[in-house]
Amino acid sequence: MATPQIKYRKDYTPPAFQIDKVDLTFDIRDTLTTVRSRLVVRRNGGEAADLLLDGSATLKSVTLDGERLAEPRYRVDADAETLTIVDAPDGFILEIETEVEPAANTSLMGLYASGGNLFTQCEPEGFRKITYYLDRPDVMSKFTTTLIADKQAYPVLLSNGNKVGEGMLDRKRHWVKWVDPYKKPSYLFALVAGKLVALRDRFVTAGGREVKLEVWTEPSDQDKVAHAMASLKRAMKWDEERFGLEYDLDTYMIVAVGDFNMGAMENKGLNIFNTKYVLARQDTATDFDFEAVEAVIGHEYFHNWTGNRVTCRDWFQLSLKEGLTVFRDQEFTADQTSRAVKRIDDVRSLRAMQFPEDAGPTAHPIRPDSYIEMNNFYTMTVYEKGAEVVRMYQTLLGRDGFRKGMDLYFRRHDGQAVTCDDFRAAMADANGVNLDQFALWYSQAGTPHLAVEGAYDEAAQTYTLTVRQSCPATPGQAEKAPFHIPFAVGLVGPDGIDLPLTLEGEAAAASGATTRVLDVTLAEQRFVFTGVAARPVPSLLRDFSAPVTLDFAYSDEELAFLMANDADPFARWEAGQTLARRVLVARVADDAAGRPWQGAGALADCFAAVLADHAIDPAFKALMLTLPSEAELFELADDVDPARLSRVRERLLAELAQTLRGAWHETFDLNRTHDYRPQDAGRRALKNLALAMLARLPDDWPLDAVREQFEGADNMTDQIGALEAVKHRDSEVRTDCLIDFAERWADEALVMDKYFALIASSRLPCTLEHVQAAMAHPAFSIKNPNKARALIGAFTRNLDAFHAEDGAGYAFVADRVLEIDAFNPQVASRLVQAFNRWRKLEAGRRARMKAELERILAAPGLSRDVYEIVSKNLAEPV
Ligand code: B3K
Ligand code: ZN
Repeated sequence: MATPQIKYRKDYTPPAFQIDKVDLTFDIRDTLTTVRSRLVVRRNGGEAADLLLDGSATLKSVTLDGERLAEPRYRVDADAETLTIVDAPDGFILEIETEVEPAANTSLMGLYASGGNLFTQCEPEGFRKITYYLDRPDVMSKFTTTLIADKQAYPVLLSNGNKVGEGMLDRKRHWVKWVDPYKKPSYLFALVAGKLVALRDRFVTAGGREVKLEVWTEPSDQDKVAHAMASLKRAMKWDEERFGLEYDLDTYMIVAVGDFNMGAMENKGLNIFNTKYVLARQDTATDFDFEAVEAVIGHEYFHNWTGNRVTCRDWFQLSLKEGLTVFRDQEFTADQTSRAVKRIDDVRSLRAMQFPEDAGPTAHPIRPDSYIEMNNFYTMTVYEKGAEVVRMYQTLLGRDGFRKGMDLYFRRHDGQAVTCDDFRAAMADANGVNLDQFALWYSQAGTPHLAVEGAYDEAAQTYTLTVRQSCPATPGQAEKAPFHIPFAVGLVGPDGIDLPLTLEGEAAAASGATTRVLDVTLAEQRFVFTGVAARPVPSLLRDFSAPVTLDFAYSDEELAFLMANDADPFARWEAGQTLARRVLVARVADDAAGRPWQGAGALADCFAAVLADHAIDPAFKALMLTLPSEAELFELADDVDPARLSRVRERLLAELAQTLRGAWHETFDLNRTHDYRPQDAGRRALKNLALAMLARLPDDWPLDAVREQFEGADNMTDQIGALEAVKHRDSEVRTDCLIDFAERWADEALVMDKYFALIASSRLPCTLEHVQAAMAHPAFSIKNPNKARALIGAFTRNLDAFHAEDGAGYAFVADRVLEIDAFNPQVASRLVQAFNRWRKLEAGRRARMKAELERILAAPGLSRDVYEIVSKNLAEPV
């Protein structure tokens, strides 16, 4: 393969032409769809004589101002995927006809078929697979779309905007015309055609406009969309209340599709969703699924302002819309559920998935400087760290200051394609503050580290925090300048109550505040608190005020104290996590050195105290009693032996189960509920955690409890809770329940995804064989991204099976990467990132993983997507 071309942010130039109006006609036939596009084009001040359009569809004809062009007046370059109109005039009408074959499109980008229906996915560069266009986000245009198809095969024809007409073309074929009054980039274009049904509702905006709401699915799924509709209405209301943002079209449509590369897509007025984030019914979806549906529905809806009305100038700015919209959906969920629990959930996933990315070979700033394949940059860094960066503005400016910044951003940029710097400028200008140093969060990759020391001076009654910041080297960035870090702290007095905080030089307890956000801006900085009457315990990084790692030499007693007393829920939870990390890291080192098992130590007492405290909210309690994830622990050492990590973590859990068995039992009993109510999600989480702990006891009765729960459950959370509890136990209960589950849910694709993930995540020794067998299951299809992710994706997170010492797990995944890459590079590229941390492994596994990466890189016909990831993996580290 010719080495793929790298695109650089610094090379941005404005488009030489603009397209003021687009008229599209899709003539949908059995296998071929003909696309006629009529563009009103105007020179945009540029010098270039030629108009260079992006595209890869089969070109049928090109007409300029009514004159059919022949070569050499136009030129197609198939390798570069471009169409050049040679010597284009300053203003003209360009008509282009292309042909596409949706059923043969396995990449699920552009126009494709799923279950006999047609869908599009255009972000970031899928529109060019449909027609030739200036397929870049800073070309915004008004779209009109006419869809023509056989009425029986495709009774429903949807596109962006408002429906303005429909009728019959002949006896069989009908047409529908849509006009989107808002200018938009091509990546927000969408169409849907097929046999679908809608749940309909309405929403009246704060300004009194009535909006029709429609959630479209296959007919068999209509009984699972009530939650999606209710979530949409809550999201619309929330955005009005929190940000003063109203919806702007007559109709808002959501369409669910079973074959989809990611979660969902915010196409203007016509969101297309993975079924996973629309369908939810108590018996088929877990509490976690219900929350995820609401969050993604919110996310796509919020994009209407942050993404669609104001969009990105170029794809390097992706975090402008994604970081901001994730922040908005996080706040939405926090307001609908428990703010503390939501914050902790988000930090857990950041640590499990974004911190490793930031420390690995694909590390990049939230605004990357270069890419080979843009699809590789829809990352945890751009999305989740991007959301943390947006959250830091709010932490620094306060909620009102942040809102002022948002208002100014929309006032300045509505209808424009802008940059991350424009957003930062709006925040700074609206608040009259300088955010120059804050810009480093956009340009420097890596997770900053804070080393903090505390000193109490009894005579002077002061407490001094010394903060040193650093940031590890990342690819292409050896040295980092100090970040502007909002560092939220409190001081907890000996009675467990927060002290009012006064910084040196301030009037005593001027604000009475017990949490202060310190501006950490230097490599090393001291903060002196005055009037501190007794030695406090510092509560640091409250509410996880910045995406950093932190070190403070707490004693075990101080951590236990914070776990019991900290008024900040995040810091309270974090104290327990710090203690657990400490124990786990020590036990892993003991195991490696052949030292005997030292036990859970102080952690067991802390768990006992939490279990006994009936005042703690159940969802929060479940988090307090959950150890740091395996993925998070993986990052804490070098030369990692995954099997040892898994074994030690499991041994600790078994000990905590055994030592506290009475308390787990009581917790299990107290949190059982008879009839399903959504609001009992926290109790179910805690009860299922207790059940999983009890199932670790070497007794039979917990297995009976598992069977009883599985058989009697009236909801999916409890069914899965039961299966999760025994998935690592070689027992009849496990086998019986799994067989029963697969039979019962054979026709529910999303539930079968859970079945495949359960099989692939088992620690039992035969997991690889089970996964191989599952690939032949009638409900499995490697072509379906949800299935591939459920089975093979879950397998890559399995510390035992994927990391089997002989390398069989690595070889299996490498084979699947190559197999999938041949038809869907995006899914393959996600999967291959399971190899990203190969340098962290102990020598034997490191060598075996490296060999698989080299084998993939040498394979003929590799996609740009996989090439980019694998070549970065094999490049020498900085
Ligand atoms: N904007 C889309 C993501 C498109 C991904 C393309 N590979 C979904 C979202 O973030 O809302
Ligand atoms: Zn998004």
